Amino acid sequence: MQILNNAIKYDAGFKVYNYKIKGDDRGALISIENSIDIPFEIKRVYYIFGTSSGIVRGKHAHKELKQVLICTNGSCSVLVDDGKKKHHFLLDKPDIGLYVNGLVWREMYDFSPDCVLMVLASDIYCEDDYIRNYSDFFKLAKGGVL
Ligand code: T46
Repeated sequence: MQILNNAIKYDAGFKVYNYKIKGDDRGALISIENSIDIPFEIKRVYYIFGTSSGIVRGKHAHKELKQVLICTNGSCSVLVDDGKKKHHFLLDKPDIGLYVNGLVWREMYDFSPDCVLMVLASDIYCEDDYIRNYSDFFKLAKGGVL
């Protein structure tokens, strides 16, 4: 498992952001500004919570959608697979953002009971953008067509 630290790691379909924690003796604050702290314009925000341990979510790729995943509370792990290599990330701090570009297979697992996974997305919800079959994803990731 690749545990995130302060280093930014890059790969074809994903990137890790380490957001600056601002704050003072009253507590902490993180601000994420469109096109500055995130490489797209945010059109949708959703958050995932109350996921039981043992559940695996995601299990799909996207055709176009870009997203940044931030665990604002608790922790979960994320598998990202660009068709060449699989990487596992632990999201356990609210200052870590995992950018996932469209054509990357993703699975979220090992949710802590208090996990709140916030997702900032480049577009509104569209079922047609989902690739839910792994062999379809693999074919596209290798440059093929469906
Ligand atoms: C992704 C990972 C990280 C909506 O109505 N609107 C929405 O914006 C979303 C994201 C979902 N839904 C509905 C569709 C399903 O009936 O909420 C239900 C659960 O969605 P889904 O099974 O797609 O959730 P996850 O956790 O498997 O995947 C989600 C995102 O769908 C996906 O884009 O990359 O989180």
